[in-house]
Amino acid sequence: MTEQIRTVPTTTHWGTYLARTNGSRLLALDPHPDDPDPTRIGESVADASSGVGRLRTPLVRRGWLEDGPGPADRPGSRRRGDDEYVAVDWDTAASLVADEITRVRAQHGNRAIYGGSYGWGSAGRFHHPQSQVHRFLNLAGGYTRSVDTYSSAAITVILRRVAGGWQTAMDSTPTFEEIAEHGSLVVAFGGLALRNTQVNDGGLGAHLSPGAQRTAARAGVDFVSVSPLRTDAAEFLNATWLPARPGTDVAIMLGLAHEIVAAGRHDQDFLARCTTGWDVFEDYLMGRSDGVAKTAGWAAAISGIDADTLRTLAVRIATERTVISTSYSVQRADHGEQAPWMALTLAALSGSMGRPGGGFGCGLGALHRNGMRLNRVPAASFPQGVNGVADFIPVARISDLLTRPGREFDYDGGRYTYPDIRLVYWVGGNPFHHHQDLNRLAAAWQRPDTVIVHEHFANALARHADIVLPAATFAERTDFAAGREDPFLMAMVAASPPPGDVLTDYEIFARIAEKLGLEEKFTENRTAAEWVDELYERTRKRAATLDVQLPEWAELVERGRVRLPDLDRPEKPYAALRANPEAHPVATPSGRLEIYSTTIAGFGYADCPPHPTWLEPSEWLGSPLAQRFPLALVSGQPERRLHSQFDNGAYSRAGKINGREPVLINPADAAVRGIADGCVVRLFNNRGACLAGAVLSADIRPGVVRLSTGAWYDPLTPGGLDVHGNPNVLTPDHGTSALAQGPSAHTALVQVELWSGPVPDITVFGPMPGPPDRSAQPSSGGPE
Ligand SMILES: Nc1nc2c(c(=O)[nH]1)N[C@H]1C(S)=C(S)[C@@H](COP(=O)(O)OP(=O)(O)OC[C@H]3O[C@@H](n4cnc5c(=O)[nH]c(N)nc54)[C@H](O)[C@@H]3O)O[C@H]1N2
Ligand SMILES: Nc1nc2c(c(=O)[nH]1)N[C@H]1C(S)=C(S)[C@@H](COP(=O)(O)OP(=O)(O)OC[C@H]3O[C@@H](n4cnc5c(=O)[nH]c(N)nc54)[C@H](O)[C@@H]3O)O[C@H]1N2
Ligand SMILES: [Mo]
Repeated sequence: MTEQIRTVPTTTHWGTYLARTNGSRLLALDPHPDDPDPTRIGESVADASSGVGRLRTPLVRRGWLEDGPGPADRPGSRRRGDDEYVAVDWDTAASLVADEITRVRAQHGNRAIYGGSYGWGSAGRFHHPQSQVHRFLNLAGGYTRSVDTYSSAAITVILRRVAGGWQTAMDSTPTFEEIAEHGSLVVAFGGLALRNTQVNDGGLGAHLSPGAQRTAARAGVDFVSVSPLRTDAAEFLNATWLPARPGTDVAIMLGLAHEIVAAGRHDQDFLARCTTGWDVFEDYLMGRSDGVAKTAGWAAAISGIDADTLRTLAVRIATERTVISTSYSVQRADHGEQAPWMALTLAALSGSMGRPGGGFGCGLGALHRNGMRLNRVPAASFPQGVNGVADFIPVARISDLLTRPGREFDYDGGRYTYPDIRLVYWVGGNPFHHHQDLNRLAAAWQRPDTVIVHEHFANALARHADIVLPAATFAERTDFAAGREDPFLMAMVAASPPPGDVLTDYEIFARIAEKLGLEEKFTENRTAAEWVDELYERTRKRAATLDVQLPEWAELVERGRVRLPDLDRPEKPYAALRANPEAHPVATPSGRLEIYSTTIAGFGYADCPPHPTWLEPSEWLGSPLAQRFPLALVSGQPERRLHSQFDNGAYSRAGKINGREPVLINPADAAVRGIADGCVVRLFNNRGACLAGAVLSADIRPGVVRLSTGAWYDPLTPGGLDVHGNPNVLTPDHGTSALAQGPSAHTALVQVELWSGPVPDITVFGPMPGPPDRSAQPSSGGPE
């Protein structure tokens, strides 16, 4: 019998594909033939989806079944992360979830349910997991939510206060094509790593960003990458590499600004007309207010970049059409608000702000869309309804939330209280990937009464849950997708049915809603297919109002994706501001870019002063702690996957060293530790330890190691050595400041040593821990 192989279109956050299928199983994802720079990330999907780690049936944690809901750190309880799972049927699982929601609502109110459920999930307008879970929980009376993102919390909140908002800054950021045409110099703090442009939230139709970067390079634009890692700028950019100490970007920018101002080269006209508070900042910059002039020499001592290099660069910034860009990494750090604010200030004084091909680069190159023409595909989404609970947390304060009920916290000028969380519901994100200080999270995670998770795989999140509901992947459902600010609309056609008893998130919620008497409200009597039709028709109607004709569904499926015409865009907000600040103010109290913010001054936060300020990070290469932990850890985005997704697949696993996540280490740092290329090493500090596979490379600055995020957390014992290489066992869990309370992942010191013990197996790619399989046990041989 010959297998009938066919292809159907689908899309992911890392590109658009033709899915090859035999009807019962996904065989491969082939990049869409029109993608000029496809990524290989999709090569992990097919084998992982049908592998041993795939969840195929609902599971309940034995301790939770036996003891009932309650904290897992009660005396005598089995802890979450250290227990077995029992298979149940869907009816039982749905009843357990519905009964528990009912109990928690009745006893503690809806604010005791944490449903923030942060994470990227997978593409699709209808099946988008967060839309599903939020609609469901809203119908059930609401939930404590989260605000902002792990990606860009600090930059979002600071720009909202001082620069008219993140979107305004994004809209003002020059594209690579504009830079090619008008620009001369790009100074990128944290670089603009090509590997990060593989990805766009919601999907992307074609990888056009590498080509756009090449255009800028060919046009003769010079790139300067300030970063501990050479490969944070594509080779073809021929970038000048300034291998700065991590966490010192604000000092470098201040040094550059000082040189420009001392030479009288700053754009006094723009500063006077279009900004406020320059005088206060200038007193700080020149040392008049604190006695410390922020000279190039001062910056050199902090950053390790020599003063003459900074002086030469300062002249270029002041005299050429320049973009000052910060990646998101520099704000995912202690005092992360300061670097983007200072970059905005440096751009404001440079002479290039609001001019074509110059100014502030808001995360240029951090994702596919950054530096591309921003489009707004008017795609409809699955309506989420209204949340009946007002409580929220800044997204990265999850461990604080679980351990500090009733305690107050600061956020962006307000004071709020952490609710007492009894139920955690997570769908489409993985806190055991994304959160800092995983050992602290694992302890905090014992506190709630119940944790419910929908997952594809037996990953660390599933292994720390009480009720685990197996969910279909993007390739097992039909939908359509549009990437954020991406010009394409994509069809997603199920390549195969899901395996085993697996259901889509929608079907799971519909079953639970039925038990709660909410089914009709949740489904509105539509099947998933009918919802997709409905949302696609809404999208077509919206597009028609913009004079864009979208094809019928069948034609979209036939073509796989369509490119929408570029919509007319208003003038860039900062260009309009420069032209006429009275007519085109930005959304700040003054209508200007605020280099000094009276609002922030009013908050009185010691860790977020009212103008850009160099504040020593809580740990960095210049701090006393570096005596014990002499290496700075940077944990950027992985080349071979999206975050932790499909780390169990072929392409991601092919990148491992001895089964461990690779850690980049400078040959000089390796030599003094007796570490050779390919060795297994142990990274450790006061928060935790993990194994990793050493890759010796001169591309990393001495004194810095890089371990990508996303290796599935695999502790040998609860809270013990992570044998796989997840950097978040090492990173600190505190807010960037009281202002944004963003994650501080890039602020970490570690030590590294050769691992000479036996190298433990990776278990997290295997099945969930179950009760001992008696059929597989040899008989005891005793009397029957
Ligand atoms: N140390 C350190 N930590 C970091 C960062 C860093 O730079 N350093 N970066 C941070 C950043 S920027 C981000 S955005 C976060 C990312 O953090 P996350 O977005 O939480 O990471 P993902 O691995 O994408 O998690 C998605 C999870 O959802 C599951 N999933 C996917 N699709 C579906 C679906 O349709 N239904 C269901 N039920 N589940 C689904 C996947 O299996 C996976 O477990 O990490 C942050 N963490
Ligand atoms: N392949 C792939 N691409 C992705 C993602 C993915 O998971 N995989 N995730 C996407 C997401 S969700 C996001 S938010 C973006 C994130 O985009 P970013 O946050 O910009 O990306 P990172 O990789 O965390 O960091 C970029 C580089 O910053 C450097 N760096 C770290 N600390 C410092 C510092 O203190 N100073 C300076 N100057 N440099 C520093 C590191 O060398 C690192 O390689 O990436 C997106 N792109
Ligand atoms: Mo992100």
